[in-house]
Amino acid sequence: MKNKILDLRAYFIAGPQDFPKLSIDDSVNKISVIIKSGVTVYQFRDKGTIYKNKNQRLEVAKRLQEVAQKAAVSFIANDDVELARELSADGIHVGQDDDSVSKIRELIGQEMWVGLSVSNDMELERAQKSGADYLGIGPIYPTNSKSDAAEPIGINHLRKMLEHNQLPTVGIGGITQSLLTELSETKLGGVAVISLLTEAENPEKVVKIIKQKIMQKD
Ligand code: TZP
Ligand code: MG
Repeated sequence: MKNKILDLRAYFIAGPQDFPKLSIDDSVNKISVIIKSGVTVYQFRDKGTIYKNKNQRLEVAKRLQEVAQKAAVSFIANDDVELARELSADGIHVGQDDDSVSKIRELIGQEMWVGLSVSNDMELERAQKSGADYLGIGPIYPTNSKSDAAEPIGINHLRKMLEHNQLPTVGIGGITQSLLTELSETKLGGVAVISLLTEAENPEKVVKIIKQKIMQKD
């Protein structure tokens, strides 16, 4: 919620579809462990296909929100206004193909954060006045976690984009531990990751490293 500080440093994104070998229950347990490992934001990502029905999806989202609340981790719903409202999520994250931020804002009011994905200069420019509370810029590097990801931006172009940006921003896409140093030298306020944490043997250790490298901005 907006009366809390939005700490973007270690922004974890996942849903059961990001653990294709596990049952839904086992993946919820895995995600819960990662939520409790020190991340600052958790985004419930849902690519739609794995739930028996809407109710099961809502139940999974609720369980994960509870874990996030207990761990004082902000809970963001991806794309789905109805779900965000039903859960009174801390925020909602949308892409360029979803409703505009102003339309989303009409539906959810002023209390929830709205995050917006941008992947090029024009989207970044438009985003400045969109009413979004924070941005996700990416993919910065090639990623296997999103099948329809745009062309990677690369670190040099990211630096240029950040010169024209006034909003709190996370970088996303293909972020590995060894890339954290170059990312920490940019104006990013945090990194948003799927596989760096879903595939980590020791997520707590990885989150510690992220937080050591990425200082909170603004
Ligand atoms: N949006 C842009 S890239 C991406 C999303 C959701 C996937 C990020 O996953 P990973 O595993 O951190 O590259
Ligand atoms: Mg979307």
